[in-house]
Amino acid sequence: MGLLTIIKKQKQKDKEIRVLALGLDNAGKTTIIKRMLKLDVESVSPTMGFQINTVPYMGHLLNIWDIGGQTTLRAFWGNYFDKTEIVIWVIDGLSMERLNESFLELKEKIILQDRLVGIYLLVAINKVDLVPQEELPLLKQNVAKILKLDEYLPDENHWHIELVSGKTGIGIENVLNWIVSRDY
Ligand SMILES: Nc1nc2c(ncn2[C@@H]2O[C@H](COP(=O)(O)OP(=O)(O)O)[C@@H](O)[C@H]2O)c(=O)[nH]1
Ligand SMILES: [Mg+2]
Repeated sequence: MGLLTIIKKQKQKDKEIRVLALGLDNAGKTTIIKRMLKLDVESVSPTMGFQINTVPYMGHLLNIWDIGGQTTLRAFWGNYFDKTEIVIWVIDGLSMERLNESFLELKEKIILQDRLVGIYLLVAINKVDLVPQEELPLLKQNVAKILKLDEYLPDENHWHIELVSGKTGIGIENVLNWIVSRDY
């Protein structure tokens, strides 16, 4: 193989971004990924184990690992962090009674285990298609307050919160843009 080919191959490889989609069961991880893949979002079933999806975006290839969020599967989340560059933490924006459970899982299984060292975190508040427009700013503020990200992750460049809908596609482009515009 010539040097140029090697350099080219390396460059292509560099454009691959490994993403982990995590969060509680039913938050909408699989729906969001299907939306990114421009697939039918009406036919999702609960994710057993995990599934890997490749999403091409702006010259990058996002290898997105869709990991089941059921209680029994959460103990295995730690196995997937190797080489991960982005974690998308999906929250069900309609299910505020589970927000504390989501915070505890994020804190105990991920932040306090130092899993996020060197990894960017994108929090996606999903299902905003069913949240009245005027409640959206408050929803975002509440999530930010409960997750305490500014306390746990002082480097503001390393995390971001986005309001999204896997169902309708709201905010999905913003998520993808944020991911591909990080420094790797
Ligand atoms: N209204 C609405 N429902 C959604 C949205 N995203 C997912 N859902 C629904 O929420 C349920 C769980 O979605 P799923 O993608 O399987 O969640 P997962 O367990 O996190 O992978 C399904 O019934 C979806 O149709 C959304 O943006 N808006
Ligand atoms: Mg799923």
